[in-house]
Amino acid sequence: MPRIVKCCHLTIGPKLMQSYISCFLPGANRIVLQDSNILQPMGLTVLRDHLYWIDRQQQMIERVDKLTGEGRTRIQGRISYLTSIHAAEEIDPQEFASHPCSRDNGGCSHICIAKGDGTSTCSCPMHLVLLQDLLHCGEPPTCSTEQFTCSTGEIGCIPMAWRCDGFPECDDGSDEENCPICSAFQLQCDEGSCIDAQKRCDGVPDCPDKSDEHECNSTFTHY
Ligand SMILES: [Ca+2]
Ligand SMILES: [Ca+2]
Repeated sequence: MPRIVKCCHLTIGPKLMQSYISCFLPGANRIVLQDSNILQPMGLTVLRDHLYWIDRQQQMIERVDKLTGEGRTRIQGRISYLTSIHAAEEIDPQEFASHPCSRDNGGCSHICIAKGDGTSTCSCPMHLVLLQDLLHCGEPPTCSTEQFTCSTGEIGCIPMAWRCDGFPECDDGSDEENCPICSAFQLQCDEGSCIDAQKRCDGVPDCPDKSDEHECNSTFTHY
């Protein structure tokens, strides 16, 4: 029987690892659950309605309500040398049967993630990419250094100049994602990065693709 794990995304940080933040998987709706009297958190986990963590310096396990951060309770004290905590729960067979990932792993070749609407979506381990069928993971294409590697889809490699040019060429539009926005004092290289605008046509290639030295009217000699 495949194992299904209920999970939510949790982050420790950013204040010297002294606060707990809960949010949905894509990262939205962040809520600070706890940010006081947490001295040395070493591990945290969620079981049912609660978030549990180890405070190594205070040698104890504490918990709070995972949604509100209220009801802070010390579960166990005088525990030294603990560095990790995990929660395990046996799932009700009926709940298991209705889980969108319970049958054939949701059709996913690797990771099946249940969405809140009762459907599932597939994901891949690091170093693999989701193929165009959105079910199977495969090896990322090997693109040259002059090319951009699309995240998913049948189109694997596109010229680097098409990265962040305003037109999606990858099937999934990943060539237009996470594009840097250059300031008024910067020049955007053809491959997307920003450099100081004064470095345009100064005879020294500054962009990774050297596009700052393309189409310059004057000829410079650099010593
Ligand atoms: Ca493009
Ligand atoms: Ca330059």
